[in-house]
Amino acid sequence: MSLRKFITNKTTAALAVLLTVFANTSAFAQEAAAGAAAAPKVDMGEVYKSVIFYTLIFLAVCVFIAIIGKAIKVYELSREAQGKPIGINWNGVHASLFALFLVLGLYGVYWEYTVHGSMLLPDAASEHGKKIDEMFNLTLIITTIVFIATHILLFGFAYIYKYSAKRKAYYYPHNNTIEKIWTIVPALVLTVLVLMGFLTWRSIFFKVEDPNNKPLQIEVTSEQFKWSIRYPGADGIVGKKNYKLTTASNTLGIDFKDLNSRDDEMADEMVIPVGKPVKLILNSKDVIHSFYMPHFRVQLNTVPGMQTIFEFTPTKTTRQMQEETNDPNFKFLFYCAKICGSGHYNMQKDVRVVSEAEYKTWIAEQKTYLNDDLRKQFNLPVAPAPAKPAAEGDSSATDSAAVKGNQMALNK
Ligand SMILES: [Cu+2]
Repeated sequence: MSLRKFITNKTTAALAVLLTVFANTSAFAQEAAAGAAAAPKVDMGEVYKSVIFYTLIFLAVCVFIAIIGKAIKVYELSREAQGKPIGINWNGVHASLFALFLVLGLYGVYWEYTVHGSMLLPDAASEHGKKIDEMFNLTLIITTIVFIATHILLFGFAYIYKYSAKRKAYYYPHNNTIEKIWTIVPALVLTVLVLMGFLTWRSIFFKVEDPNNKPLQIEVTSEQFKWSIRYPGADGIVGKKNYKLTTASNTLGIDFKDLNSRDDEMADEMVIPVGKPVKLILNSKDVIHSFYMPHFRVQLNTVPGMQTIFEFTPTKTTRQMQEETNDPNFKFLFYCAKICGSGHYNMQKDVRVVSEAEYKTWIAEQKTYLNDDLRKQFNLPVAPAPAKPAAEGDSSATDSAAVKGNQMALNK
């Protein structure tokens, strides 16, 4: 066989496709195996068995179709040899397949919308989330109408105007009116959608702060592969950080020289009061992660070396959501939505939305992060100064701490 024949040969082509598919899957498998090397061994036997099973089924179907095709070819050739007209009306077959594809496809769309549609997230649990849902729904309605209309036209025309010996194609090269309609209508629709998106974005990211309803600051730091949550303490301000101060006991590199840091608290879960604005201060210690709170329609990258900020107001408590979804185990969560490494799947934490009173009780129980070890590191007095009048203080540092302690006492 000459090289040219070898390259154009169908069997060679089929083998090449199979080889490429196999090479790709095994490359992915190797990568996954490398990533999972540290993780406990997972028995992949069943998975490989099922891959081989479906490959065999696929090959069997291909062989079956090829046999049918060859049989039809033989039938047609024998009719041709006998001088009879071709037995199968291929134009009719193809047109009917188009019509069938349209019907099955539309049923598939209906199935997707009802079966998978009911698995979508529940209604947004935040103020801005409602606007995002409205935009999502409007976009979905418009694109669905266009999708169904264009597909009925596409496959319907292929069926209705299939080849017929009795009919001659009508030459129709251009129509300005149609051109205008299908340019202006999509332009208008897209303008409305883009403007809505722009205004919604602005309303979410450019908020005017209400001095009577200041947002609760919470700092969230991502790293491979966990989240750290820092609350601001009584002063309501999350203190400064500096990566150069990172040590085994001060893993976030909190700068305790900054007075705002001294009363900061670390939490294992995010607890937020319902109806109050929350200002998330996001950053990362290593790679880019993505802070994702699907029920609140919040998602923003956490980037090493910079802060990103997202402000939102939760509108439903966890308990309310448990009632609404009829699931007593329902939990709000936040995740990492950026594939950041082998432990990415495990990056999630609970979010509990509670009443204002429950929040106050919870926050009062949280301990400050600054402990004796850290005090030594930062040359701060080890025994915390008890709340006493500022006049009796000795050094400036303890002075401010005492003032702060008094403020805390007053706040309570
Ligand atoms: Cu991540």
